[in-house]
Amino acid sequence: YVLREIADQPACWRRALDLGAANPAGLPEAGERVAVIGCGTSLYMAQAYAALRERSGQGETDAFPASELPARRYDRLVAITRSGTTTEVLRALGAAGDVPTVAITADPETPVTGLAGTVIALEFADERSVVQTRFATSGLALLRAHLGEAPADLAVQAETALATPLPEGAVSRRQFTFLGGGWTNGLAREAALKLREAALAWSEAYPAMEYRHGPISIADENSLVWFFGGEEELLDDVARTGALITVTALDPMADLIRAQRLAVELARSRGLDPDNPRNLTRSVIL
Ligand code: F1P
Repeated sequence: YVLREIADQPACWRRALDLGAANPAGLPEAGERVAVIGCGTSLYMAQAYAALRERSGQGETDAFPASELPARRYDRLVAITRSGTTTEVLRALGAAGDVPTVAITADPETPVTGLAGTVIALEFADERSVVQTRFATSGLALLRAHLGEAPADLAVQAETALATPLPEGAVSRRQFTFLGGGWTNGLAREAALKLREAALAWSEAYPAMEYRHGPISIADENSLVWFFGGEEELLDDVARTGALITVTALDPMADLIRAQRLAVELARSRGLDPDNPRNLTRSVIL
């Protein structure tokens, strides 16, 4: 399933972008202090959104794992959950009191609907797969459009990302590092998670400038270092390690599609079924 869901992203993004631009009820208004929560992939999308919203000047925005939401007060709580059933997300919404809450989900027929003040349903982006791809990116596309931070040709760039070959020699690497800066840190973390989930790969993610402060010591000619951003001051250092380097010319979210494709390719090359990842379930319920 996962390959089909990856390939569906241009169509899903078009719908999500339209929805976001139409200013659906429940999303943050400019000036509000906002907390955004999720788990796993949904957390990484929350982190990307939070950094983008702050950068766009629309208000202080903090992202947290749903299990780590602090007691401090926010003007609004945004929850991202594909399944609508993840325990930590439901607990946080249940504890929100009089704070307005909104959930972005693929399945509104789930407990999240009873707990969130407003639900934005992206049923068209729901997935059969355990490993999330199109729901996550569609949710972020919606939020980017709502912020006015989505390039007009984003869906076309997704098509380009599907058609662009993967970096030559990538699949034969032993270690994979994804680097970002600002909002692309969330994308780097998500790319690293895709490789772990689908291909049981040794993958890591860092803010690009942090990579120099220790983690670069593991890089060698068996490594792939993939930049979602932050490469300007780092390329020479990374080149000296002998690692294979990938720098995107695409929108970073479109480039995430290439990392999703790499995860599937890598799983196949290792004899793994990306539709049946080890130790994972489609949603985590305690
Ligand atoms: C998120 C999650 C992911 C995990 C896997 C299954 O759940 O648990 O963290 O990577 O893809 O889903 P959800 O709250 O978005 O449904």
